Amino acid sequence: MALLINIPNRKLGRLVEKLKELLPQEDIWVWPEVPEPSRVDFALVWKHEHGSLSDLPNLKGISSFGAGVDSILSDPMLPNVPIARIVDDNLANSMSQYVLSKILSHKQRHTQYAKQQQACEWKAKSPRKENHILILGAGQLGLRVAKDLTNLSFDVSIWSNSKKEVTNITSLIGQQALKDVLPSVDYLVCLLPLTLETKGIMNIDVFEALPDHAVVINVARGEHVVEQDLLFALKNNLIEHAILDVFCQEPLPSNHPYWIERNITITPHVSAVTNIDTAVQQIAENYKRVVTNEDMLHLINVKRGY
Ligand code: NDP
Ligand code: OXD
Repeated sequence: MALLINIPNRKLGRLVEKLKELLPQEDIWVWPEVPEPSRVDFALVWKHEHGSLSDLPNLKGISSFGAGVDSILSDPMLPNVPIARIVDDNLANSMSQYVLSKILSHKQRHTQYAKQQQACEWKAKSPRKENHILILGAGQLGLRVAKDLTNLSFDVSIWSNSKKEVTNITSLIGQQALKDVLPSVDYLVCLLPLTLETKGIMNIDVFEALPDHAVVINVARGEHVVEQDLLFALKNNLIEHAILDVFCQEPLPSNHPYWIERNITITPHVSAVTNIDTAVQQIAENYKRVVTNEDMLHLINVKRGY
């Protein structure tokens, strides 16, 4: 029995240390050092090299080291075993604080006042009146962000596959409902998983339907946005601003046109970083479950893609 951590290009010392504290009897190996592949029954992965899970003949479960599983599912040589992901209040808190901070600072004109301060300019304006937020995705993260925004008196709509019953939040499903709501949306937030259905969902049709003062916030995956369409929409004032935390290529290449578009705000995939201290509890629990042939916590549906 062994647990394999397959997370390339990251310092893993603290993660290994914390897992060893919780699983003191177990062998914990860090890819690419896999002394006995046949002893690995559980793999913890993040952006693994495709094919690097395929030669573990006794693998019984995979856990993502994050909330998303798109990089796991895109591996054409993925073994046919159950897949779990991280579901953690810390992640939801962090995502909510990120989205709220961006929306509030736009609404309260913080960037504008920072520029005014540089010019010693005293010019008071009331906060922007725009108040309607649409969140694409109403899962662990989307729903949490929606509830926190509602508590701050925003009008919040959520869009998901299945209808939700949540006090003071409008739940929408289907393409037509999405099309109908866009003209009234001031802030569009993407918190969808990346699947075949959601790839490229934020495209020119959406940008054209939004009001020209709309702000688009993508905190899900870069591939949700059609990059050329976003750049076109900003250059042609179809929307006002985009706040992007995720990108098709990460790190964002230094020659990418996003860097020099003045109406784009960039953060380096930091809106909700997995908290090692809390995530390890779930990972250790799932390892034990795999070893005892129990279902893991927070399983995803491979067919659905999330
Ligand atoms: P969940 O799986 O809990 O929720 C996904 C939501 O999306 C559900 O409400 C689901 O609907 C909805 N959905 C899925 N497909 C469609 C579709 N085709 N049409 C309409 N709605 C759809 O995911 P989380 O909330 O935990 O996370 C969302 C994503 O956020 C992750 O997949 C990841 O990519 C991203 N993320 C980004 C982070 C960052 O740091 N930037 C950190 C963590 C996550 P239903 O409820 O009906 O099933
Ligand atoms: C995640 C992420 O999916 O960090 O957890 O993007």
